[in-house]
Amino acid sequence: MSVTKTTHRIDRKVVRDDVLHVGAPNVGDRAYFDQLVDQIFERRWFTNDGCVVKELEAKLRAYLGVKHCFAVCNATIGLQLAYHALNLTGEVIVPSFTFVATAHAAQWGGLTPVFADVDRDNHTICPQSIEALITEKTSAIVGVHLWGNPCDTKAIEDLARKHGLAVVYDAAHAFACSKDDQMIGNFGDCEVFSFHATKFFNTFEGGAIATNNDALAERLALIKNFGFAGMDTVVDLGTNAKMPEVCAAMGLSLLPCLDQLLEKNRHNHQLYRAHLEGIAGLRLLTYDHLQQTNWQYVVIEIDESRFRVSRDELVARLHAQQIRARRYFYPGCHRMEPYQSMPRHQNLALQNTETLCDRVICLPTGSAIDESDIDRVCRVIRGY
Ligand code: T4K
Repeated sequence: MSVTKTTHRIDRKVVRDDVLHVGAPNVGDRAYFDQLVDQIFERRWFTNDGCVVKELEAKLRAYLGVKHCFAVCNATIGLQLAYHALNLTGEVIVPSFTFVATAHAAQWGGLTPVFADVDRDNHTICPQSIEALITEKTSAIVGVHLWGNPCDTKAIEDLARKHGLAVVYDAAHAFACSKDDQMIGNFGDCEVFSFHATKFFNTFEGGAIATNNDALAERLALIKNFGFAGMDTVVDLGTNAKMPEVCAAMGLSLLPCLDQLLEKNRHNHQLYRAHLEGIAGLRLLTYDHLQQTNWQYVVIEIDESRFRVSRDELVARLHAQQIRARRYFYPGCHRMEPYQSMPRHQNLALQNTETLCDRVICLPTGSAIDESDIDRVCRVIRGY
C-alpha cells in the first residue's frame, strides 16, 4: 500500500453538544483514513484477511513486540476464540469486577465462570482469592488488566504453573500499557485487546489476540475464519471473528498518533489530580509511573462517610449537568444474569468487589475533553 503522508495529527474537531461522555472516541489522522478507504473501494476488497488488516496486524506485532497478533471483530469474540483455542473445560476463574464480557465469553463457550475478588488498590484480580477457588475442574485463570493496570502476572503465572492451568488476560483496557518493561500482549498464553470505539485505540469495533505461542497462533488463525484451512477444507470448529478492512483502516490512521493521544490523556489525568487533590473521601486511582500506561480511565472512589455525599448522589449531580459519568463496573458480574440466579454465585464473599461497586465512578477523558471540561466536572464534584 503506498501512502506518502508523513505527518499524522489527531483530529479533535467535535460537533459538541453540552454532553461530556466517558469514552468519546479518539480519532486519528482523518486524511490518512480517507486515503485508505478510497483504496479499499478501488480494490473492491472489503474483508476476509485483506491487505489493510494484514498491515495493521504487522504493525501491531511490531509495536507490541509479540510474535503473533490477530485482528478480530471485537474483544468478546476474541476471548471466546482464546478460550476455545486453549481447549478450556469446566471452570475458569475470572474477576467479578470487570465488564460482563469477560464472564459471558466463558459462559458462551460452555464454561463456568467462577468469580474471584480483586485487589483493593489497583482493582485487578487478587491472587489469594484465585488460589482459594482452584478445584480439579479449573482449567484457566483469566486476569483483567483493569483500567490499563497490569495484573500481578508473576503471582498468577506461578499459580497457573503449580496447578497446570492456562492463563488468558483480558487486556481490553490495556493497549499501549506495559509491565516489567514488556508491552501488555506478551503475558500468559495469550492476551485479548478491545479496539471498541470507547477504547484508547479503536477500530470503530474490533480487537486483537496477541500470543507468543506458535501452536496456539496456528489454531487461532483457523478458528477466526470458520476453521477453514483452504478453500473447501474445514478442520476445526471456527466462527466468524474477522475484522473488516475499513475498521483496520481506522486503526492504521490512529497508530501514528499514539504518542499524541498518550500525552493528551496523561495531561488530562494530571489536571484531574490537581483539581481533586485533598478532597476528603475521594480517592483518584493512580498508575505505576515506572511503566507505560494509556491513562484512558479517570477512576475515582467515593467513601460516602467522609465525602458526605453518596457515590450515586454524586453521579446524579454529574448527570444533571450533562456529564455522563459511569458507575463501571456496578453491580459486579456475579450480580448480573445469568450468574446471579445460579445458586453457586449467590452468597459470594467478594468484599473488595462489593466495596468498589459501591464507590467507583469513571470520569470523562480522551482527546475530545479539554481543560475547561475537566474544570466543569471537578466543580460539580467539589460542589460549586
Ligand atoms: N473486557 C473488558 C474489561 C471490557 O471493558 C470490554 C468492553 C470487553 C472485555 C469487551 O470488549 P468489546 O467486545 O466491546 O470489544 C462500553 C463498550 O461498549 C465496551 O466495549 C466496553 N468494554 C465498556 C467498558 O464500555 P457500554 O455499554 O458502557 O457502552 P455505551 O454505549 O454506554 O458507551 C459508553 C460511553 O461512550 C457513553 O457515555 C457514550 C460514549 N460513546 C460511545 C460510543 C459507542 C461515544 O461518545 N461515542 C461512541 O461511538 O459499554
